[in-house]
Amino acid sequence: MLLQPSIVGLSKSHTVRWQNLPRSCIISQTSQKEHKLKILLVYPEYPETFWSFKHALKFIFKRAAFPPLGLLTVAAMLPAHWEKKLVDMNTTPLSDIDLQWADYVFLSAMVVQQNSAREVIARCKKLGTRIVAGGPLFSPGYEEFGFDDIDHLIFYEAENTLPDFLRDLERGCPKHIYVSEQRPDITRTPVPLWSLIDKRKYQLMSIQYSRGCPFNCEFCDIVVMNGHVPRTKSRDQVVAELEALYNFGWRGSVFFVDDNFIGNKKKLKSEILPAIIHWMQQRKYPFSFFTEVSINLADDDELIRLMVEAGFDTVFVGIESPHEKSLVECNKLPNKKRDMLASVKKIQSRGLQVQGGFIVGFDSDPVSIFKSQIDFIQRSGIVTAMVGVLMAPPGTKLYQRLKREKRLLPGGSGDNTDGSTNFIPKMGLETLVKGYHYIVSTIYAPKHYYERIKTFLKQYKPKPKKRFRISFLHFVAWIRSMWVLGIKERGRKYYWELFLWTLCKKPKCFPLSMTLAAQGFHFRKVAEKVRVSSLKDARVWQETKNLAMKQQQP
Ligand code: B12
Ligand code: SF4
Repeated sequence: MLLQPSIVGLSKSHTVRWQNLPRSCIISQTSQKEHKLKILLVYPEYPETFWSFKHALKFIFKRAAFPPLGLLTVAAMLPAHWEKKLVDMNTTPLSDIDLQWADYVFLSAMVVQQNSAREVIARCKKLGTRIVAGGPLFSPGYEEFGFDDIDHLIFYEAENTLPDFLRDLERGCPKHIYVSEQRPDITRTPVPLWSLIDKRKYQLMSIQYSRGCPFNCEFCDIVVMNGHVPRTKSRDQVVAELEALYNFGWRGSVFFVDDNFIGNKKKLKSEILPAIIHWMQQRKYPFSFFTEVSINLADDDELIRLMVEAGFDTVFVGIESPHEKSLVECNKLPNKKRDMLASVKKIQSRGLQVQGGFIVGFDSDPVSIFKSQIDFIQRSGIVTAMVGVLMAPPGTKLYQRLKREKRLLPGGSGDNTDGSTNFIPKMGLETLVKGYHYIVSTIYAPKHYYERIKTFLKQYKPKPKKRFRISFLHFVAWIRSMWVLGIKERGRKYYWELFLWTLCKKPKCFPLSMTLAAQGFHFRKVAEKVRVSSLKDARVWQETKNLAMKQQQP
């Protein structure tokens, strides 16, 4: 049997490479505490998607919207004396020099990043750098991606499993797969290692207070990953994380990336929000916050008030569908039997902008759904309306049902807004694709989009004391967007209408109005891509469908 070198010997200069060695375990005689490993954390490139904001970021000279919080958190869990570098390929090219420098590449990815992740893996293989992978793409159910090429897989949350991997690594016997049955207590999660990124390249920063959601929607993979019982960080942790971002020099917008921020309302109201309010007052409001919530936020006046007081200005809500039967079908509990339009308007009128997620393709959707979605979106004043085609991610209840019904199709791009799906919809693929095109080409078109900004601003009542800060960046973005939206683009007439209307009727909201206008440019570009690619794909889909049908025949 070959002797495996201890992790101390895992330097690139060593002639014995780990990949030549069997995975058997020989206890290392030297402790990792005495030596350091070089770790390169890599976040692959994602394509243009709804949330990438790639086209809008150009106005403000930013490379990406958000930093990879999962990797920054994992980095903070590694031994402090190890050398660490992070390459977010959305902001910085990945060089072979970095790959050769590293003893291990720690890779994180969503399904939508799979092509870029594959390239990174191939480059590591070529250069002989070992890979440790985690995050949504590297989860049970995505085996077809080719997990065998990856040296070590850490499924789900790293808090429980990474220590096992590190312990085995120290002993010289790291396994291929690490998985834990238990969900970790996140009160032990460390503050992300912010020093690894260049904050100037990002538009926003993120922070996490809780994981999990009490609801159980049929299509949702978040509850598969993070469970139904919201797990929360402590008040001191939240304050320490805010302080860390502040000391890192960040000022501006911060996204609480929780699955459902209001999953545990009691703790939020009694401990967390009062602590954030206190901290924000002391620090003179350096941040504004946004997060994801369920629509039942509208039922709790006190909670809305505290959130606004704490500096929240935007919430993303999964509206999904204005069609009651579709909500019943997917078990969207908080939305059922509710006047959703009234709920949205109430939240807006209390000082929170509402962004919304919408889905088409439910079995219960009538053909009129496309028109009713457009009507709802326009009337609600939800400017940032993410409309997606229903998808069945592996592990979800929807996936299991469709499997039983033999309606699953191979593949799945991981982008819910590219007009594709991985199952055979009841209404037929072509009807769904055409209907989807109809929605996205309508709601992001200048006329409808700018009209929606007005509808929103009419009912939006921001916190009275709060002022929008006009930074130099805002100013530059405004000039650039004026050139593109007000001179070059075809819908410029509507842009100028909005411009003048906001100045006259809602002057305090002018920066917000112009920011939303710039984001619309990105949404139109993404929608154009959907139109072109999906129309082309419609034929391919038909062939895929025929193939799937054939495979299902006994
Ligand atoms: C914040 C967020 C975003 C942000 C920022 C993304 C970014 N740069 O990180 C934005 C808004 C940009 C975004 C965009 C998208 N997102 Co998103 N997003 C999230 C969200 C809400 C939180 C992610 C997060 O920061 N979590 C906090 C950190 C601490 O947790 P974590 O990343 O899961 O990391 C932990 C473990 O996974 C693990 N881990 C992670 N990586 C690694 C690596 C190693 C080596 C190890 C050991 C462990 C490990 O350890 C960590 C600590 O426990 C998740 C939902 C969720 N609950 O995860 C969706 C989610 C990741 N997004 C999703 C999707 C689909 C998208 C979009 C495609 C949507 C769209 N159509 O535009 C785009 C694609 C990306 C893009 N930019 O274009 C899906 C991914 C599904 C999948 N299976 O791939 C998720 C799961 C939501 C969902 N179910 O729909 N997203
Ligand atoms: S409310 Fe949102 S996060 Fe919660 S289960 Fe439903 S889709 Fe998932």
